[in-house]
Amino acid sequence: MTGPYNRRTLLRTVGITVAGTIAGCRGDSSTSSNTDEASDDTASPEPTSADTHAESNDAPSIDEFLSQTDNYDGITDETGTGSVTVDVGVEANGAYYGFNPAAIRIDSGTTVTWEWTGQGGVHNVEARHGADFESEQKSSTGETYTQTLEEPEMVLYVCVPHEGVGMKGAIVVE
Ligand SMILES: [Cu+2]
Repeated sequence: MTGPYNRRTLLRTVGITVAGTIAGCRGDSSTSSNTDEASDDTASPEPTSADTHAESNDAPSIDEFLSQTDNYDGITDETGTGSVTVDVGVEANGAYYGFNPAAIRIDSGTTVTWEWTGQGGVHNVEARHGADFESEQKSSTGETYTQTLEEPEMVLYVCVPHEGVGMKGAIVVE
């Protein structure tokens, strides 16, 4: 809880838009807004990463969504960069079943390029919450998939073949 200023800013940014854009992607209306407090990651290098919970009634928080993603270690701040590369198929989750960074924060309008490492077999990138995109399944080194995220929102995504072992990622679009 080192970033009360940023937390407030983020929740205002994310909470509102998540409620608007994610309604309906999970039919569970029983989610408590406080269930995300148990897994704060105080080891994160980013001052606000432990506090980035989308307190929506419909979507899980990032900490919840990535609770079984063993290479998730807080949210990497990539704001101000304009473009970001996320590696697909880094060593994690028992094999090469990770995105790196697993979670990023970006400005709206940022282009995110997922780049396949060639490790771990076939992977893809498919949004589960907050956006609607789906890459083809790819396996070769250097293949890419690109999305430009224009709307402030929280995007939660998975690799479909390895979702069950925790190959998941998150993007906070500010
Ligand atoms: Cu995968």
